[in-house]
Amino acid sequence: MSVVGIDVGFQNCYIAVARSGGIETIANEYSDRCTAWVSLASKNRTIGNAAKGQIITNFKNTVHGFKKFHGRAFDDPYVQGEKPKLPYSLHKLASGNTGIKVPSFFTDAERRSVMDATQIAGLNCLRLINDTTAVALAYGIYKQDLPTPEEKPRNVVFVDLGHSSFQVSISAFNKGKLKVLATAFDPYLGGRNFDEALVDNFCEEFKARYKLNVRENPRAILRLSQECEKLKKLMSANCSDLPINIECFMNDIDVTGKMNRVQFEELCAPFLMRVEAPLKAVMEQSKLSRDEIYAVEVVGGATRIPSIKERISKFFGKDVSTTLNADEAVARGCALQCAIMSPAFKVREFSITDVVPFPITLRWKSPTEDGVGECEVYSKNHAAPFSKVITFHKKEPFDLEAFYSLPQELPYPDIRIGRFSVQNVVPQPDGESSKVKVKVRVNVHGIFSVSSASLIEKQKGEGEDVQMDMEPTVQNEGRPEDQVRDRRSEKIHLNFTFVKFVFQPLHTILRFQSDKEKQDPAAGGSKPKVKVKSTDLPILANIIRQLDRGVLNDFVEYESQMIVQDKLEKERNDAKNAVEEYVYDLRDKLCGIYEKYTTEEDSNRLTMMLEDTENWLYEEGEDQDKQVYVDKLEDLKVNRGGLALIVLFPIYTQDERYQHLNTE
Ligand code: ATP
Ligand code: MG
Ligand code: K
Repeated sequence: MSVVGIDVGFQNCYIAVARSGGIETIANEYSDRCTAWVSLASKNRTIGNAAKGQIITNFKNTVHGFKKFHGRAFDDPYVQGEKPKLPYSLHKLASGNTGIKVPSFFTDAERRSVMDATQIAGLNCLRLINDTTAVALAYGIYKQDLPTPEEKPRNVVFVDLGHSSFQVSISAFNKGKLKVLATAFDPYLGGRNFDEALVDNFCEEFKARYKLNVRENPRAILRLSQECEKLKKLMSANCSDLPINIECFMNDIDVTGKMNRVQFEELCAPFLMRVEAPLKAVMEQSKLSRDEIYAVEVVGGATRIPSIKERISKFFGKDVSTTLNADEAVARGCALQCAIMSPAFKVREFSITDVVPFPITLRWKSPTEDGVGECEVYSKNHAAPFSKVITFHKKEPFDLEAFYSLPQELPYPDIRIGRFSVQNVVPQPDGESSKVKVKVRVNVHGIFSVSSASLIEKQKGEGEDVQMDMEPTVQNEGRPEDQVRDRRSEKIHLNFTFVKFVFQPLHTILRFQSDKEKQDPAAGGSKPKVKVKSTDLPILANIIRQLDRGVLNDFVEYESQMIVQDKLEKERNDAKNAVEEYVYDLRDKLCGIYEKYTTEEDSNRLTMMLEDTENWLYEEGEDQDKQVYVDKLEDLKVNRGGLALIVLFPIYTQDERYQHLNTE
């Protein structure tokens, strides 16, 4: 049993695995650790760096940078804006999701989409975790000197500037726990903006100097992008003029150019300016002053750009720290989280309270003048995971529309989350409205749902109430109970009556709610115990852009077929290589160790046979089924077998014979 943490980066994916001694990031076959590319050929896929190597030769079918398509509508302006930049094509799925033409297995609403993807990949996703929260965990778990729970927490800012996006968060640490206080982001700022600025610059320059229309040639753009990224990285370490040289760039023309850091910063000024806004936003949300910040930790490849670091450090008035591995911190944090959650590992306990990054509102039809009732169920930076119970008075089934309350903060224009229909609601036997308790939840993965509803037999009490109770972090995911943190719960009474759904908080009281009470929400608390009968109601969920479960199953099936296909293709290639190797090997031996023992006639026959086989491999044997190669190899062995046995037996010792036979 093993647990792994995966950082799904736009450019780089890191995978860390928890082993007995600690966390290790996995190296791929290039002993390099990143992997976020998939290349599809007619028969099989190449994944990771090997795929990146194919970008130039197989550009239409090499898919990368797909992270931001998870969960987006095909018509989403971001998707449409990216489309011209992509060398591969995008296709609209029946559901309106974004599908990438070839690996259809990577499609679908960001978190749900990633969850679907993990399911398709056969992984059991223990927890989807925000990047900077994972980083915070990787930071906190090894710190021995954190303040005790009674002391003032230590506040640390985490800044992650990756290839495509920019996240900032502030976490408060005490021994054994962290609480995220605030998060802010610029979903469209990342290292690639700097690459693109360089690409634009050189496109112009090459047009002027070489009369080349680079934009028309996707392959040239790809090569230029790669060179520009290299140049950008070099500029992080050098202030002087640095060259860019590409041979046979287009129309057999070699191109050259140069740039230095000052010019680069001028060119990228519009992007550099955007660094400050999210920093300001988290500070405002957290209500902390700058001197309450203990440290500013930076991760993500693009924080290596010197002027980015300078801006961050200037804003906070302190040097930035780079105590974490800039590339691997996210994956390591994820693996740690998994290890904590997995019963197979003994890891120091560390509890995480994450936040709801976008406030969520529920809306329903009501018999008022404006016809709707509304309630913001999760405010911005509300603790998560978290469940709440909302009580309605209804006589018939009703719909709850969930949506994001602050459209301007969303990375895409569609604010809808989904519609949840509470079914089977009936009036009380006396014709009065029934009390319906609806449980809403942001789960451990940060995914919202209306998770259950129940009809409560009529009882005393006027008005509506909303109960909120923080739930055990991963109660349903098999995490032991003793890890549950402050089991505080709030209860807010709202006085919207069933005639007029006006939302008006009256007062907030804090109370402790036990698990037993949770099962029977009407019992306990300060109220007198009333016997109630509760009937579960079915909920029909219509989630925006959720991949139809049937389609998901098809993808699961399709992925397993592709794995089989990849495996078959590998076996086929191995079988072919075995024939080829055999030819070379026997040819060598005929002129070497077998020479003395082979008659000229045999030697000629075998040489001919090898030549025929070699020709066959280049022609009709080029692309055959595995079995054909296996048979071919068998044939070769049978033909040469007679020779080997007759000639070799007399001179070989028993051991040598065995050895020889066994290597056949
Ligand atoms: P994201 O988190 O946005 O989804 P990611 O996790 O794949 O993306 P990272 O691996 O953190 O991104 O960072 C990759 C980016 O960092 C690339 O744009 C890369 O060019 C840039 N980068 C890496 N090293 C340097 C460097 N020395 N100087 C400047 N930029 C660098
Ligand atoms: Mg990243
Ligand atoms: K554990």
